[in-house]
Amino acid sequence: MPTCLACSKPVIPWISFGKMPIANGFLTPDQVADEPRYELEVGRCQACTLVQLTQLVEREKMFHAHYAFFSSTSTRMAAHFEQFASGAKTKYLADAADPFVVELGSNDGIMLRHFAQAGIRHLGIEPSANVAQAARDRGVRTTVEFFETELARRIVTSDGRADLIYGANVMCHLPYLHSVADGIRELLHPRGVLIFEDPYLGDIVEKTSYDQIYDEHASYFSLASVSYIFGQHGLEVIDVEALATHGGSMRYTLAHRGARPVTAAVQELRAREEQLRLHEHATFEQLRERIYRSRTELHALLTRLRAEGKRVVGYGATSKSTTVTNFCGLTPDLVEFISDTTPVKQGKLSPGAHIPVRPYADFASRYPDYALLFAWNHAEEILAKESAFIAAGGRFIVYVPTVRVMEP
Ligand code: DWN
Repeated sequence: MPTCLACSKPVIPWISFGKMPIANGFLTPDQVADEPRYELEVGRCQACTLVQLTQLVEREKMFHAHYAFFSSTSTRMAAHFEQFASGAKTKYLADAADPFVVELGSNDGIMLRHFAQAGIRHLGIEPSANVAQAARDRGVRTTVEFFETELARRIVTSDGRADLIYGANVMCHLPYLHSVADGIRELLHPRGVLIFEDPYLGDIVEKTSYDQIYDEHASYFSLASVSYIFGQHGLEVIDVEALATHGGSMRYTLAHRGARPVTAAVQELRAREEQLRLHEHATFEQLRERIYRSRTELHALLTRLRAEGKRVVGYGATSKSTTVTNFCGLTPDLVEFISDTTPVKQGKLSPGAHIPVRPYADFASRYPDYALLFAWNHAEEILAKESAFIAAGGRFIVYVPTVRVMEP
């Protein structure tokens, strides 16, 4: 029986996706024969409620010098981080004489550049050397490492304590939760705040967004599990904010226990989690049934369209799409190619399903009949710029919350 990342008690598995490739392991044809696969299974701790992967892929196999995801591929996300940086400066740094900001998993510097440009002391911690280099190229001070207690101590010695520690879509990637939480406790200034945002378990349940489940996402957080984990390290959740990003995220603000007042939003979310029955195993059994149904429906839709001679192209070679293509059995005869704007993904094959990934120009120069929106979390941004595709009769297919062809 696997044991919990947060409390070491037994974890009850509730869904297995079978053997999956590395979600961001885009590969060349000569690498196909040696492509590694790992069991992707999710469980729930009955003691502390943390929903988590039961088997983990070594972190160096996922985050390295050829990491495929660059945060700056979305203009809406760039605006989201600019807004965050500007708000945080006013709300949390105004009183600090010489503020210091640390970001965990700073990727290509999409957020931290705003602090760099303002001349504010900062440090990005990013284990993937290529995206870290992109951050350095835009003037963001970055160290290529994994964040753990030992690094936190080194930073305290070199730079002092942090007034703001931030992480966007990174905490759920860190299975060594206690080392991280302990490091944050040591690094955080007595009046400082830790703010992090991750895909929210409540949204995954409500929207059946099962494609958030892949090797990089070790944990699927709720307020209950976050409070439990960080509470063990003297930190408490003082505020929460639901975000639309990445298909439904939660931003948690934490401080040293007793250092700052707790907002009413925290109690409201606690009540919402009761209503959503996030603490009940039956909720996840029902989710599993919806996931199976979604798989059947998506495969059937694509098979029918193919039989009708329609062309279907994937839009966005997301990490999430690796779960969908492999779990639903989407092969290149159903999805001709996947269009993606990220240069390092182009010309490669998608992990496991081996669907070719091609530049956006291949999509725009010869529109398919249907675009399977793997980047559904960026739907607003993508739909706004694809009016010509729609006008030409093209249609988007989505599978979150349910499988459907979107009406124009
Ligand atoms: O947690 C994670 C999230 C935040 O980012 C990581 N584990 C990895 C990554 O997950 P993802 O790959 O599912 O993220 P996105 O942001 O949904 O990926 C979007 C993909 O679509 C990128 O490869 C860029 C591409 N794209 C595109 O081709 N045209 C994106 C947009 C907005 C576009 O217009």
